[in-house]
Amino acid sequence: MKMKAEHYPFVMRPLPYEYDALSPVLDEQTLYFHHDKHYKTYVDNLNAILSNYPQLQQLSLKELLTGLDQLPPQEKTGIRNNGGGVYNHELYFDAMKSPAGQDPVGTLSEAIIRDFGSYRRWQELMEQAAVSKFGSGWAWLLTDKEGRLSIVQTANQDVPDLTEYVPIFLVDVWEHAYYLQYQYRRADYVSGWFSLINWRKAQKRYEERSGHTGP
Ligand code: MN3
Repeated sequence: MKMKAEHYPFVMRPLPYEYDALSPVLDEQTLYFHHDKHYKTYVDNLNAILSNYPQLQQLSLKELLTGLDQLPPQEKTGIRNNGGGVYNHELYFDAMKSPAGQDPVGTLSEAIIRDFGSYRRWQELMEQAAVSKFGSGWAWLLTDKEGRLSIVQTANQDVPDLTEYVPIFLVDVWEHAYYLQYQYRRADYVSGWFSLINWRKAQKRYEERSGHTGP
């Protein structure tokens, strides 16, 4: 059953695990600042903008982000950055779990092999996309409505085209995601992130791609 899509005022979602659950890949302090400070700021900023626009307050995050051209021009950048910040972080946190060796499952696992040749090759490409992203941004695994997979990068807090693609998961390569713990070693953070992927939830997103409304 689908819940009604959330709209203004957006509420910071709690982490679906403890702050130390992703250790040692992500330590408690890194996760705490990332979730309770960085992500929360995007939620607060988005709500502050929308508080002035009653006509936008019934729109879901996805509707806001896929309709940027219809927004008041002076708010477009703010909603793109902060709405994207909310969308991206909610999926990022939700798509992880404690690093307890889990493999891709089900039809998603089959699609990875079909579309990338092997799991190992997929991992290399995903890692490249994350490590090579210049500046701040994200690397994503997406599916189209037919279930074909692709890896893309986005800059800043931009989202991919959510009318065409459904995000399966993504990795945050802003420095705030890893710098406290890894400093300049982005590649080490990314390589650890693979062990945090919640493949059961990823498979669920993959199965639900055609009726998807948000992260
Ligand atoms: Mn972040």
